Formats: sequence, C-alpha cells, structure tokens
Amino acid sequence: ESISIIGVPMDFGQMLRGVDMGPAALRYTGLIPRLRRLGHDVKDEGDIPIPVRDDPAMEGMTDHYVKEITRISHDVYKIGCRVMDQGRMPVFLGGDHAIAIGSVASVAVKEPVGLIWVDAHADFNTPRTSPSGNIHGMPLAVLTGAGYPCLVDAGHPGTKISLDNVVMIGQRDLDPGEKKRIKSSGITIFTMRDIDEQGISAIAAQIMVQFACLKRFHLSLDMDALDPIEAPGVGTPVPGGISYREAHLLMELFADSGKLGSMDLVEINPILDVANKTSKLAVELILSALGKSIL
Ligand code: DIR
Ligand code: MN
Ligand code: MN
Ligand code: MN
Repeated sequence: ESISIIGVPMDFGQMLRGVDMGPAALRYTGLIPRLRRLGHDVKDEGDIPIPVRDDPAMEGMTDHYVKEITRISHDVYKIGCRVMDQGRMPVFLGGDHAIAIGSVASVAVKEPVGLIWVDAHADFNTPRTSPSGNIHGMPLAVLTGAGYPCLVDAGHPGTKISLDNVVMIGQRDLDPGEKKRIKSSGITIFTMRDIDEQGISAIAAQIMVQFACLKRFHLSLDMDALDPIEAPGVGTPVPGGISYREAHLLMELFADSGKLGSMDLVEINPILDVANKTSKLAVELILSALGKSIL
C-alpha cells in the first residue's frame, strides 16, 4: 500500500493543551519505519501549519476557535484531496478530533465511503446540544450536515457523509441533547453495552454487511475509546472502555475486510500520557489496521 502520513497538530477543538503534540509522539514512537517494515511505501507529508494558541494574534478568540478550525479544516481537506488524487492512502494524525471535519471531507469527495467512528463519545453535538461548546464534541454532527454552517461547508459546501454510511463504536459518555439526536437520526451505534453483549467480531461482521455496497471506509479512531488503563494519555478519559485485545481484533478485522481506505488517529495527549503508553498502543493499532498480524 502507498500511504501518506499527514500530521495535524491542532488543539483548538478542546481546552487542554498538549494534544497538538500527538503527531510528534507517534513519529517518535516509530510509526513510519515500522509501517515500512510491514512492506508499505510510506511518505511523510509533514505537519499542517497550525497557529500556536499563545500567539497574541489568537487573543480574543473566545468563540471556541470556530474560525481557526474552519481555516485549518480547509487546509486538511486540500492536502487530503491531493493525497487521494495521487492514489495514496491518507493517515491523519491528530490533534483533537475536530481534524476529522477536513479529513473525512477529503476522502468522501469522489465516491460515497463508510465512516467508522471509534470513540468513548459520539461527537454528535451541535452548538445547541453541547454543554462544553468544544468543537471536538461536534465533528460527526458537522460531517452529517448539522452545526456551525462554516464548518459544515468546510472544504466544499454541504453534507459530507450520509447518516446511513456512518457507524459508531465504543460509546459510553453521551450528553443529554446528543442522545436525543442519536436516537432521532437512526444512526448505527454499538455502545460499550453492545460490545459486552455481542463481542467485537460479531459487530465488525455487521458493519461489513452494512457497508457491503461501499468500496471502502474511513476509520476515525479516538484513543479515548480505549479503556484509560490502556490509553491514559487522552484529555477526556472515560472508564469502562475497549480493551487492548478488543481494539487489536477490531483493527485486524478491518484489515481483513480489504476496505480500509483512510484513517484518523486522534486525541493523544503526550503530556497526560504515562511513559508514552498511549502512543505505543496507537502505533500498534495503526499497524494492525494496516496488515500486521500475529502469524
Ligand atoms: C463532550 C466530550 N461530549 C463534549 N466530547 C469528547 O464536549 O461535547 N469527545 N471528549 O471526544
Ligand atoms: Mn472524539
Ligand atoms: Mn472521545
Ligand atoms: Mn470536550
């Protein structure tokens, strides 16, 4: 596979600093040479330039950085489109989950794609339902056409992905208004309860049935989907998450499907991490998704 690594060190989608160091931590942990050792042709596209929050020019940006995130989403979209046009598989490294507004937009331009949202949260808030106002709690709503119009129209105007082509996995922390939106949307969701009851492989099989008519899917992996015991280096940890083995199995099953076309790996905060544990796990998961197997 020809893979392009795109760093998006953006931390404007939430309040904690440090998530901007995610791409650096993943590179430091050896992501690129290890992908090459798997046999992939890997190109590092570098990091998208992101303003630093301390910059005096950023002062007075009290609107949850909507304008900055809109601008950055355009930049992510543009590089994503370029990589897709070259026939390469983009792997976007966050940064917080708001980077998915641009990344998913770019991979869904030419044909409909599936979207698998692996997250402790649903990221399905609109400005109306969000208790925090943080944009990283909104990207899935934005991509399906709800929320700040400037974000909905980032890249190109309008909805980027149909609700029928979205699947959520791993949720265990939803806001009240967000819950109502999930129920009324009819979106497919496999919460932690579903994982406990059915097992991750049965769920992966159901997803592949739902995506049978689609040629490929995008994986958006928020590291807080994992249990905080395995992934402590995230800004919003929630107990009772996906286990180490469940996560690996899910990635292995995605690899087996032959339909993984692109991915995001987001929300690693190296400042909150414990001896780089979360980055190490993230690299292992990316490798599993891209073909590393035990045998
Ligand atoms: C919460 C937290 N639902 C919000 N979201 C997070 O702020 O909208 N998403 N942490 O990853
Ligand atoms: Mn998220
Ligand atoms: Mn999350
Ligand atoms: Mn938040």
